[in-house]
Amino acid sequence: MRTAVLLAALAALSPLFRPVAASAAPCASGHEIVQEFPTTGPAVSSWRLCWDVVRLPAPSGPDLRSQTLVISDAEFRPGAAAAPVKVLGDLRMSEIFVPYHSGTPRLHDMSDVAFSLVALTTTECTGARLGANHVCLEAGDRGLAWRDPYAHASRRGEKIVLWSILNAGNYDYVMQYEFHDDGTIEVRAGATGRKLGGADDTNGHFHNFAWRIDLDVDGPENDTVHVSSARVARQVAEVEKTISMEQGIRWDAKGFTHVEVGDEGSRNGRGRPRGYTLSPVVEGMTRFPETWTKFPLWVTRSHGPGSELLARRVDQYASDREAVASADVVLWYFASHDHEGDMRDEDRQTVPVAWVGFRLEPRNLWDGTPFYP
Ligand SMILES: [Cu+2]
Repeated sequence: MRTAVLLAALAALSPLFRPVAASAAPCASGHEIVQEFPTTGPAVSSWRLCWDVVRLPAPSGPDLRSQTLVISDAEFRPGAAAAPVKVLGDLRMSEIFVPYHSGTPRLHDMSDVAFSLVALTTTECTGARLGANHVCLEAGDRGLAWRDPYAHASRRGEKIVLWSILNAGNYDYVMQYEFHDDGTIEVRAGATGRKLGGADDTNGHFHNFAWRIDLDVDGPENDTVHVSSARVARQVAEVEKTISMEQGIRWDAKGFTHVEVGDEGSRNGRGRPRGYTLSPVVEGMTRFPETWTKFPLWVTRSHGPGSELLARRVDQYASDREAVASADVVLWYFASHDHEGDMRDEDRQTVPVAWVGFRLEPRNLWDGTPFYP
């Protein structure tokens, strides 16, 4: 079976993964992964990225806090003859905020404490275990990619997945990054574990995950953020607003709000500006009294790869309202899962993984439908 062959090849780290030496620009930090798609036959698209495991800094002072799986310097080649396009400067989970329904405690599992990634077993990770078994790399099918009802043609997609588990006492948190053959990045966080006070604890809580997303579309310079939404009546108006300075961004379910990061100077073969769209995948969206949670999305200006790393400080980073048009920008995204006080018995021994996240989708990287014959 094709998937089995793929996974066996992954486990042997050959021939799907090329050594660092094969790269034109090796990783500034961390370890390189190169994956071409399709995984068998002549290559069309490819991802090149770097991964690393680092500790976040404390909110004040140099103390090192929880570990996070960082994806950096990711570039995507949208077609066999296309040039690679830089997509990500640095992507990382930057906070897990767990406020309890009763008002206390209010835990910051990534910046108040120093939790660590766990070593994954061969049962947990069926692909290649990297970084002393703390990072899992898997590849496989991702279901139907598209079907053309006129041409009666269709295609299934493929992906690679990098993931780790951060243990935070009674909870395990999954940090997962999927890189699809069409250029989409799917970012997910999962929560699994036990209630703090045991199975009969009636104090509910939220698991809130925040990511720092330094998108570098065709390089770090000249990126501009647009907020797109729909104004729905009998006729629907599409509204696009350019974000000129650092700020939080409202999200409106009725308006289908999504955020686009584009590079005006970068065009595809049809002359259209290339970019990436951040699309929330939402179960619910709420705000807490903490100022940094007032918006699910923020835009800030990048001050280099090692600075302004903490989501719980994003309101302070944005407070001087620096210009962000045609700049190196950072997006922040906040996603919530509510773990109710009166929980179901299916969650009794350990809560099956509850997922939240978002997608980063290519916009005009290809000149047409990816992998269309
Ligand atoms: Cu929970």
